Amino acid sequence: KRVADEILAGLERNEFAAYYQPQFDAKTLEIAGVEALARWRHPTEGILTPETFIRIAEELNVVSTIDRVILEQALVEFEDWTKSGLIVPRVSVNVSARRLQDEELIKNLRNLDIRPGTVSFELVESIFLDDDDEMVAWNVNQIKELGIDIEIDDFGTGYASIVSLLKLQPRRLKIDRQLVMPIVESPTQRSLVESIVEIGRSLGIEVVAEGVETMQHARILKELGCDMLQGFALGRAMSAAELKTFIRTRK
Ligand code: G
Ligand code: G
Ligand code: MN
Ligand code: NA
Repeated sequence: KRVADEILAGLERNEFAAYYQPQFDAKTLEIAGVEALARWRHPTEGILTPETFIRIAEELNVVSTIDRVILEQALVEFEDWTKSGLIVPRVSVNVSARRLQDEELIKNLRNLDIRPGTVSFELVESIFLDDDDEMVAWNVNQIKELGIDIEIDDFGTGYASIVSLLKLQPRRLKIDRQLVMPIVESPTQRSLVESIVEIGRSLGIEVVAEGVETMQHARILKELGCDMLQGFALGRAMSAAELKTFIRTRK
């Protein structure tokens, strides 16, 4: 298939780049971290988002390669932010199921210079469907040993049960934007988000809300006790250069 060949060629030509969407402390609105999001700088189509390539990349078995490229770029940028005196407490990257099952993952990570407490891995709930996967369990433990946070992405839409939260003990969970977006109109949805925040609080897990599209969302989420906010109202995904300007001009 054409797209498949193009993805492989794009990887060869280093056309995949990390963009960064900021996350904010719900109370102070200070930057609490950034999420690295893959973009394809396509030679003729412009900047492409993951919906155009992630599924095909999975079929081609190269999604782990994209994950690794994005992590390595994020580490380089993180160094640069630190040296430039910009405060970015942490960078989160998305980790596919394939990569989490990879027996080489930990060896790869040991070769990178990751400062403990600065990197977080976002895992989707469906990774934990098969909770007998020993490779995944071992990798998750080793990831934590390396000082990398584990974070549950898209919480509330998949299969993650309270039991899997207890087992996995992630540092953070991200409430899926499908659950966050309706809170302005719907008191029921508001209580649902409040309940998730309460679960997080009882288990010592930080709670991030995605899909914060308006300042009204931001205000409600703060009142509901959410720890961190991510969404278009506060900042979109941007290039590393744009992020630097964004941080410098925010004060
Ligand atoms: O960037 P955008 O918000 O459009 O991302 C869409 C989806 O693609 C998100 O669910 C995100 O988790 C996923 N995604 C973005 N970057 C990466 C990546 O580097 N690796 C993997 N596996 N998924 C990614
Ligand atoms: O969970 P995931 O990794 O898919 O989250 C990142 C995705 O969410 C990216 O596709 C990003 O562009 C998208 N996103 C970020 N903020 C918002 C928002 O406020 N509203 C909507 N609809 N999408 C958002
Ligand atoms: Mn994510
Ligand atoms: Na998400």
